[in-house]
Amino acid sequence: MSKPPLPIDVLINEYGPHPQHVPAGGWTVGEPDRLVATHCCFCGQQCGINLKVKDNKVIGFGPREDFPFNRGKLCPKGVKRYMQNEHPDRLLHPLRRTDSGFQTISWDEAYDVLVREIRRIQEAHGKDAFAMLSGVSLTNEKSYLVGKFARVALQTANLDYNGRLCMVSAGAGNKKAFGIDRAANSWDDILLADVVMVTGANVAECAPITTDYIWRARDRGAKLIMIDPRVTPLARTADLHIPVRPGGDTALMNGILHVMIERGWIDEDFIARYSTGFDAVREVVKKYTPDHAGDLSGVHPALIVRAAEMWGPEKTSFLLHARGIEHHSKGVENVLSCINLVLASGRIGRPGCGYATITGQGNGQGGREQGHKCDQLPGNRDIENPEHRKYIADVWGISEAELPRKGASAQELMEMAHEGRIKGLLSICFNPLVSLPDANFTREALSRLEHYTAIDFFMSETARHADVILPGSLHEEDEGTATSAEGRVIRIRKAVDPPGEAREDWKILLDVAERLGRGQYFKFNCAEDMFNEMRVASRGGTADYYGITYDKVERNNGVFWPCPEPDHPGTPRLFENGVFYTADKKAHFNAVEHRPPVEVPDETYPVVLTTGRVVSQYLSGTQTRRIGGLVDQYPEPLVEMHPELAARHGLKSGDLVTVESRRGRVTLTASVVNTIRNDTVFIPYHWAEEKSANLLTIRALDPVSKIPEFKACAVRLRKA
Ligand SMILES: Nc1nc2c(c(=O)[nH]1)N[C@H]1C(S)=C(S)[C@@H](COP(=O)(O)OP(=O)(O)OC[C@H]3O[C@@H](n4cnc5c(=O)[nH]c(N)nc54)[C@H](O)[C@@H]3O)O[C@H]1N2
Ligand SMILES: Nc1nc2c(c(=O)[nH]1)N[C@H]1C(S)=C(S)[C@@H](COP(=O)(O)OP(=O)(O)OC[C@H]3O[C@@H](n4cnc5c(=O)[nH]c(N)nc54)[C@H](O)[C@@H]3O)O[C@H]1N2
Ligand code: SF4
Ligand SMILES: [Mo]
Repeated sequence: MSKPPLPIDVLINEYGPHPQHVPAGGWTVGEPDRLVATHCCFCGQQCGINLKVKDNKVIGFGPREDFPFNRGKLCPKGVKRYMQNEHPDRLLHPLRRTDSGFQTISWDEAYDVLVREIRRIQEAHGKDAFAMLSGVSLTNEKSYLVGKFARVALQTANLDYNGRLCMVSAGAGNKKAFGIDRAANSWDDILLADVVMVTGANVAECAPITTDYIWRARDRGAKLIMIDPRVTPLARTADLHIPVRPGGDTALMNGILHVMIERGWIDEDFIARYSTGFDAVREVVKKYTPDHAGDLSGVHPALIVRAAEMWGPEKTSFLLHARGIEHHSKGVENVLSCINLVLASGRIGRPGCGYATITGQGNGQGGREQGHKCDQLPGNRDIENPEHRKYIADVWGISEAELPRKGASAQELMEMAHEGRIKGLLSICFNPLVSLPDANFTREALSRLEHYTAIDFFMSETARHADVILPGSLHEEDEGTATSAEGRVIRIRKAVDPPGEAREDWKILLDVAERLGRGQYFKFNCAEDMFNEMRVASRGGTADYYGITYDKVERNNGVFWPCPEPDHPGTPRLFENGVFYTADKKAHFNAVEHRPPVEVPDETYPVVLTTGRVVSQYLSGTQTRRIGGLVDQYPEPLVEMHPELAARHGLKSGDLVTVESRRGRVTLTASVVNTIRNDTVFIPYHWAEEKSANLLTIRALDPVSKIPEFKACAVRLRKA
């Protein structure tokens, strides 16, 4: 049942959504003085890139053939990233809100206002009334620093990060099943797989270099199964595409497993020796016959049987998923249903046998280990575990009692701001007004804060609500490390100084800590100092970086964690020899049932809305909406809809359509394509204000991971 490629009728930009091999010399405006070997600042693939520098300016880039992951290839964003450094919109001075707009002030004045407000709010309402939000475009060093800064300098429990919108469902599922939160394999194992299953991931547009790995596997004869409500660019070439209804994934995976068990395609030996919990799963999936699972997930039962036939009997396989299954009020359960499929086939921890979530943000992997999650301490330790607390308190030189306990998660913090329980906020590297669901609610919450300071290098939409804005540093203006989607720790190198009065992010936090009277805990002179303290803090945790040094990362072009000792080579493939990171060292099956999304279509709001990305824009768009070449490729959000749905509403491509949910409405241009289910519309979310998809989305959270349900809510359409 191999499907031929479909005609390409969604918008494809001038470069196409596929990885490009950059011309040998790269692209440059003028002659550079030097090359700085570093990585792309955008997605979790962390492609190697050479920045060309002249007179303290980044003037171009070149490919880095020496970096094994991308071997000289980049996507359109990597190609244009260098254009931010000299951008006229860069914030060059601290700013303060006045009645007539933002006014330039000195660093001292800015710090004085911030510190005065922190003190005032904390004295009046308690330490936890001042919250911090952070982000994982930040390096490992800065992520570690933010975690320590919030707990030791601000002394608040209420710190969380933007990975709460991104990686947490996968993280919670992986910890439950495997005891560790990392891709189980380096991408090299994709090359050896006989069948690759991709669900809820628009690989060609969002992890473009992964496309190259899948293509190379297919050159060897591997089969590709893609599960997505849309026929994404990579799905057009797949052997099997399953157009799941948003929210139907647990049922679908249970259905595939049902058929595998029925046909005897499970590895009973692996299950008996290396896992627990399979009996409960076997029991639960009994009722997920292809017909029943097909009903619940909105797909033809024959597709479920076909997927089982393609996945079940193979000797090697790789399953990849991303936010399409994770951005749900049952995101963790969706992840567990995928892991059940992998474990039942026994194909993990061996060459060509793998599983991974495709981490999204640049340092989405490292940033979720170093302790700026509300429930976490460095090394992926648990902030409520007495031993973990004691260990970190000792590393930081404070008493265990002084260490705050678990705080609220990102969306919950915004709800607390709305209720007036959070009065002050310091944010770095997060643009919640664009990226949180129900933007009207977020705007209201921000307007209720008594004080808000934002650290950013551009004036984000959220920063417009700030009382003070501190100009921070771009990726290429600071040293550090990041950890890629594969789990590889890599070196980010400084190419230029921050422009104007802008400062390196970490120096800003150190200055504030000093002024809060906590400077003695932050005696760092450089990024490497922070890394070395972080190594010790991570030691013995599941995310153990102790054996990794800057020198080792540089010598080896990256090191995979866990790496517990200096002479340890690092761990590209986890779970070899069937050893897992759970307390009993076994992999854990988890029986999961289908649950519908919190909001399902009805007579008033009959259409499903799902949201996501396009290749040329990145996240909330603060950076990529400012780069002309990228804007040209996809200038505004389009509402993708099927011809049948369009016809029912009298719409054709190019018409303006009003999309309305119970929370808000947007009017955007329709794009009529036959690459999407006829009951679902898709809107990319990179735009702000009246073009923001998040005016429509729902504030429904997964009860375990607290991720918002970005991928399913109910809307109605009307020709505008
Ligand atoms: N170009 C670009 N690349 C990026 C980013 C970016 O903003 N732009 N961001 C980075 C980040 S932080 C992230 S998290 C990743 C995200 O990478 P992806 O998760 O691949 O991207 P999304 O577009 O959010 O969603 C993926 C797909 O899920 C599908 N989907 C929607 N609902 C469902 C469902 O219920 N089930 C299934 N199976 N599929 C569903 C959508 O149709 C979409 O094609 O990309 C990273 N890379
Ligand atoms: N509807 C809908 N909403 C979504 C999603 C979806 O699929 N659909 N996806 C969600 C996902 S997966 C994610 S990851 C979030 C992302 O949401 P956000 O984290 O809010 O998005 P970013 O654009 O990364 O915002 C980061 C801000 O930090 C700044 N910044 C970047 N790097 C640095 C740095 O090194 N230092 C400093 N000081 N500032 C920096 C940028 O200029 C930007 O203003 O959005 C989520 N929201
Ligand atoms: S955005 Fe991602 S895939 Fe594109 S060049 Fe940067 S790291 Fe590579
Ligand atoms: Mo993300």
